Amino acid sequence: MKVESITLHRVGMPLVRPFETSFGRETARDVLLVHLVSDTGEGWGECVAGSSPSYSSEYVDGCVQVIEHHLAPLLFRAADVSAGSLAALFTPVVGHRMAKAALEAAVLDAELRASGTSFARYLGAVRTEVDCGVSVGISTSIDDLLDEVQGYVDAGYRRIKLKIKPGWDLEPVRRVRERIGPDAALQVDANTAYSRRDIPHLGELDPANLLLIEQPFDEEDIASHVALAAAIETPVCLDESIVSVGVAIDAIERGATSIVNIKPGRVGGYLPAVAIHDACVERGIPVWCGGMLETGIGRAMNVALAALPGFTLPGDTSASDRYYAEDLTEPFVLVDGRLRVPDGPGSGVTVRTDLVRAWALAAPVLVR
Ligand code: OSB
Ligand code: MG
Repeated sequence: MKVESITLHRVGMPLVRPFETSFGRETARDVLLVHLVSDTGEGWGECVAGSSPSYSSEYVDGCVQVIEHHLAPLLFRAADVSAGSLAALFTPVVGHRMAKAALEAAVLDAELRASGTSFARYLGAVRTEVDCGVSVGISTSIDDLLDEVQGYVDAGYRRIKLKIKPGWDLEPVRRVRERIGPDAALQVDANTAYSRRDIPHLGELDPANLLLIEQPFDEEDIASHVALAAAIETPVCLDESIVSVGVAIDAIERGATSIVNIKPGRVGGYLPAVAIHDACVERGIPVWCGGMLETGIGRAMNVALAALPGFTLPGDTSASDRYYAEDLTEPFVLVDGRLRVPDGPGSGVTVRTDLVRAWALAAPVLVR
């Protein structure tokens, strides 16, 4: 396709409840959307970057800059753009995977809509619905946490993930385990809040019989994750560290991670995400689909990815109402703890452009 224009929309999405992690508390999401127009049709992509560089070095304002001044010009200069050609096309720009992923999503959406193919079929999905988990933020009290978790259990979620940090770990985990019972799927995510000297402390989570502990240490610190995995029974799962297929293979081979969280935005797009999935399947490593509080646009694509064969654990692919009272697309609704995989062309969902306009945080930026 020939890319004709790219419009960047900033949309403010209020959260149904604040979401707190070890790196901060959010009450609304500042979403960057990419609307791409080409000679063969249109596509939308969602950028997962947060408003501040606290989960990763990328953040929304930076993504706008790098798309407008560095990545979009590469697309306009190319005679023929396809999703498969983007990795090569984007090589002049180092890093900035979340920005690249947002453009890749828009290119893919346009390409697949034009050919009448769904994301699910194109990526290699083998399921028509996916098992869903939910990520539960750090709460104001253990009683509030137990109420929130109970609500998700009642809604049918098939796995609970608790955010933890030093001072909010052993006791909340113990109490939630006691509440949901010994067989319920439970895991924790530290978002890099611990350091190597906390290994004995993290070992005290073993009696909770968790599915996994996600990313306790720094993104660059593979070695401490290797040491942790050797010291405790709970499986270690990397999120922030896994930025490419090469890092994924290295971390697996070193014994740092026995389960991998795949987030397309973090790794530069859906095609790199599939490459990581394939590398994990080859090595017998289970994967699951992470989330970044996506609106229906990113959620639709994630649900399609989560339908690939290696995604054997429930993902953070929650229903739309986990975060948003009203979504930017038709809502994703939990049925028996699962979401249906969209099967229409492209992402399979329709963007509510009236809401994109109504909830705009800034004037759209047209790049051409
Ligand atoms: O570490 O998985 C994470 C949200 C923002 C940044 C990082 C993470 C998360 C989540 C929420 O855990 C996942 C979701 O429900 O979208
Ligand atoms: Mg995580």
